[in-house]
Amino acid sequence: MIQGALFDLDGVIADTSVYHFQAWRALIQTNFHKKLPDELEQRTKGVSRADSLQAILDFLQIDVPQKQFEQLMIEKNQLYLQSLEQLQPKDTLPGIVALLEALQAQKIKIALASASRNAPTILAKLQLTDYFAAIADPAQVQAGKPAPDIFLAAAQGIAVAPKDCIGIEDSIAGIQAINAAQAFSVGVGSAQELGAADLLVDDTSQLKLDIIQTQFAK
Ligand code: B16
Ligand code: MG
Repeated sequence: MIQGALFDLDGVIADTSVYHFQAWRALIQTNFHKKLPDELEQRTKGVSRADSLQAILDFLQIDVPQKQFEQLMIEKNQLYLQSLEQLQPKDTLPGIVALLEALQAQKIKIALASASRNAPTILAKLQLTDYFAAIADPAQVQAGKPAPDIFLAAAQGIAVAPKDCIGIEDSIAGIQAINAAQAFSVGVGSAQELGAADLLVDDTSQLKLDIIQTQFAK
């Protein structure tokens, strides 16, 4: 029986992953006059701010001193925060509030396992904070996704064994992290990218608790 639900945020609860990549694109355009290809978006999904920047710079074969690296991260976050200004409860992705309600009705504990340091701000803007019994702090875990740490921390936050939890993710790194934590992975996206998920849906409107429970019990 499912006892805990561990949610990713960007790309699962809200479509903020789009804003992340827009911010990276604008940053790189301004600072290096280069256009990032679409393929880099998936590689930066679920991955920490520093790891995302490193992946982008590696792709562009650009080396920067540590001080500039930190300045670029600050600049990216400023751009990202600007795009969050307009975020409202109606921007919660389809089916998410219904799923949170269904989980709560069945007394399944809910935790957040996002790599984003902006996650508490986003949950507050969407007026969803009260559903979450725990929010794992990405600054406190040793390794980011695809390591299991943030999902283990989220499960610990609600005092449920990871094997009794589902984890919901839209990124390759995130599905790998859930699987490594030995929780049941639910992917939102394409089989091409998230084929390693225990259960896959096309979009968040298909995240139905009864279907997830049936698959979890198998
Ligand atoms: P921040 P998630 C992740 O959130 C994003 O998918 C990823 O693109 C971003 O780099 C990371 O958070 C860090 O975000 O810069 O706001 O700390 O998908 O794990 O909810
Ligand atoms: Mg995500």
